[in-house]
Formats: sequence, structure tokens, C-alpha cells
Amino acid sequence: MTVAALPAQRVAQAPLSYRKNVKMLRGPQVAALRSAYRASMSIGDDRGWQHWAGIHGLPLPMYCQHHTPLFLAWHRAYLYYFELTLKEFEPTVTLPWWDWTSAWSHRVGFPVVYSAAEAGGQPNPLAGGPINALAQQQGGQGAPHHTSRSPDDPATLPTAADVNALLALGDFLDFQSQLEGIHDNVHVWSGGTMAEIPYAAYDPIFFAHHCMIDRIWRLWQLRHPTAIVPADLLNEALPPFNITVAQTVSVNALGYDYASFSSRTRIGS
Ligand SMILES: [Cu+2]
Repeated sequence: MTVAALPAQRVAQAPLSYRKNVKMLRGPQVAALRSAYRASMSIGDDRGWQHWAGIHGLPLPMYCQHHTPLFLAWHRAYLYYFELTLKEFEPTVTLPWWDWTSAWSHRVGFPVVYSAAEAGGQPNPLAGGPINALAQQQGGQGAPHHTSRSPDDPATLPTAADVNALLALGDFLDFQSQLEGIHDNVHVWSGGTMAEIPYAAYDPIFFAHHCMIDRIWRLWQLRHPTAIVPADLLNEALPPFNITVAQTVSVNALGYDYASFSSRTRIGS
């Protein structure tokens, strides 16, 4: 597998790219996001959706890190490289986050941008995706051909109070394991393929959910500027990505940040 190496040093003056709340995207931004996903889904090689969704789960090897100390770093790297592939198709696109703590999410569940069956007279590429044939073969009998969702009651999604309790934790490993618990709950809440690790990343909502998780890590870093990732983790590699844990610690070094992170760090907006 070829995965582009991380640019060794971001050009100091290059502007940061800002990830946004799905709810705040304007029409042309939604159109660009859908266009990028559509392009990704139309490509069969390692620039395309099937390849990138397959890195997380099936086909083998399954690279994702869950319930290990590398959970946050591995998924930060995954989102970073996947977002670069979307930018190849639509340079202005950034991954948006789904704030499942918001009052709006507690009414509607999945963001409408990701749940509408159609967009502009075409199937909405954010509503789901086909699953790699090799993944189906390896998954055996009953393996899904396409993603599905079976969401629970929106009112039972995690709350802003749940996240604020996490943000108060002072130790990285405690914070990470409790955040992973909330993350797991949203996968289970989503039902269908989102609740199955081998297939979860074939659903575009996976990236909006994980973007929220990555944002919460960023908010925690701002809240606890002296709290650090344990030194023994920093030199760990994050295969298949050509990057170490240390290189994932600063989102600004990776060239991005979360919109309004300083003026509106609260959750649930
Ligand atoms: Cu996940």
C-alpha cells in the first residue's frame, strides 16, 4: 500500500484549514463535500473511497486501533490522510464534525446533510456507500453489500454534560479511554454497519463522528495545555501511515484546526 509521507514540515506561513460543524456548512460547502465524496467513490484505486474505508476494517489487515493507547492518535492520522484525498478532488473541502450533543442532533439524530436520500436529483453520497467486494468475501456469510443505519432515539445521544465531564479530566489516558466509551456509544446508537468495526468506515457518517471525537481531543488539549501524551507512546508508529504519535499531537502542525475553537469551545452548539 502506498500512503503519502507526511510533509516533513508544514510551510510556516501556509494558512490552516478549518474543519467546521456540519450544521454550519453553507449550500456551496455541502455541494463541494458531496462532490468530493462522489469523486472518491467513483475511483477504484488507492485514492478512492473503497481503499480508504478498507484501511479501518475489512479487507484484512484491519489497521484501526480500538481500546489501545493509540486510539486517538491513530484515528487523527486516518482522518488527516483521508481528508487530503478529498482535497485532491475539491481543494476547499475539510471534514465536518457531527456534534451529536447538540439540541438539534437530539431532535433529528444524524445530520440531514448525511441522511437525505437524494441531493440535487442524484443519490446523496453522504447517506451510505457500497462495501468492497473483498471485504464482503472475507466477512463471510451475511456480510453486508452496502452500509445500513438503524439509529436509536435521538434523545439518547451523548449530552454536552457527558463531554464536559470528560474535558475536566487531567490525565490523557483516562480522558482517552472515557472518550472512547462515548465514541462506542455513538457507534452502537447508529446501528447497522456503523456498529460493526469491519464495515463502519464504509459509511460517510463515520468520518463526521470521528471528526467530533478528534475535535473533543483538540478541546481537551486547549483546556489542559500542560497535559501530555505519555512519552513512551510518542515514538509509536501508526501503520499504515508514515507518521508517529508525536506527529499527531499538534493539529496546527498537521495544517488544520477546528473553526471557532477559541471563541466557542463549548460543546452542544
Ligand atoms: Cu469509531
